Amino acid sequence: MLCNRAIKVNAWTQWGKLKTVVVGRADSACFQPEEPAFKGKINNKIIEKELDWPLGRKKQRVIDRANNQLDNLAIVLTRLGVNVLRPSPIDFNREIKTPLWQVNNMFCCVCPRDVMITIGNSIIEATMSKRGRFFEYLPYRDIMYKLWDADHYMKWKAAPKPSMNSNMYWEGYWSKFNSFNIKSEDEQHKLLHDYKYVLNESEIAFDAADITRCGKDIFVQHSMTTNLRAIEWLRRELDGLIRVHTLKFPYDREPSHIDCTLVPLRPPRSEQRGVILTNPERPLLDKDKKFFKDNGWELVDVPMPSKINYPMPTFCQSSKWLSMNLLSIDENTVIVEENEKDLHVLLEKLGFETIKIPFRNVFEFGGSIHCSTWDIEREDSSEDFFRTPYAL
Ligand code: ABU
Repeated sequence: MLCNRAIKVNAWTQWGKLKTVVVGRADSACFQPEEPAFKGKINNKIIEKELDWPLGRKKQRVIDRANNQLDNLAIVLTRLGVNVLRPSPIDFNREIKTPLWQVNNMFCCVCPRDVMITIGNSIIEATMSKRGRFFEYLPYRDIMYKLWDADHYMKWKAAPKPSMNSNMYWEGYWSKFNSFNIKSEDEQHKLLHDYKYVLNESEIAFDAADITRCGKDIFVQHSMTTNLRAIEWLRRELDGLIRVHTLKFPYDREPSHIDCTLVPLRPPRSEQRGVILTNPERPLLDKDKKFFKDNGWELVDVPMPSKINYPMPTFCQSSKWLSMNLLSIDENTVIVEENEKDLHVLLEKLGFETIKIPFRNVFEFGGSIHCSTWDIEREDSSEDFFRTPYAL
């Protein structure tokens, strides 16, 4: 599985030239089980009336269709000279039973991005925030041991596993959320600005996909899947190596994973401003906008998602903003979903070469192209792109 070339665990940015990457697999994928942190939503009014949220394994033909698109991504990356690794799926259709809770089945290993993150020469296994994903680090253990043997400088960090007991979650969250639209505008704004999500602060809990890397700085989204305690854990763990910043997106009612909200593409250089793609429905706070702009970054709103991809597939739990969930090969080249034509035009105007691939069949497995990958090695360093501090 590993190529002949020695692998060096090294990734500080989202855009350094990609050398080694993991691409997920859909084998044995199941529907995410309902639990305190997850309520399934069926994106089809007729089916929704007839069907409860399903349990157990997805249909084999649905798995095969997703695997075809994941395998195609792996081929495209290999042709670009990137070393591609694949996880070892386990039987996800097994009950998980701990002393404190149980769920009918697990999920899948389509989205390594949610579970694993490389920061410099460290790989961190996230705690995860949902019970059905508690053991999702297991399909990556073969890769971890191979990397461990291949690169003697690699550091392996596993964040403290939370209990996932009921008291980690805000019990009334879903009823609050479901009644959101019938509340007055004032009440809606108050709820949005309380930043009160289903995950509370009783234990450290995060998904790795809430983190984005920009050299010496990482930005972590406070969300449904990452709490403030976890951001503090990352800050202490990476102290001296990386500056850890918290980002909040108050207009996102259900934030989860930063890679459909804020996507850094290219850093500022003396002759040109850096580029970060932003989500027009999920603006940054003014103080954060200023911080990026003061440091030479241009914030560019992406266009509305393609009408071919949205409405989302019936069992997809991600937002329409999977449209911006792209993977950078280097500072000038990105892999983007084939139907997102308005985004292709924008990226090309900004000077990027776009490689278009079909990926819609993967959406219901938790994400798009960025979610389905985990970069192990990029040509980059802990360069400081944020010399101007936050304005007080
Ligand atoms: N896993 C990425 C989903 C993010 C979103 O739904 O916006």
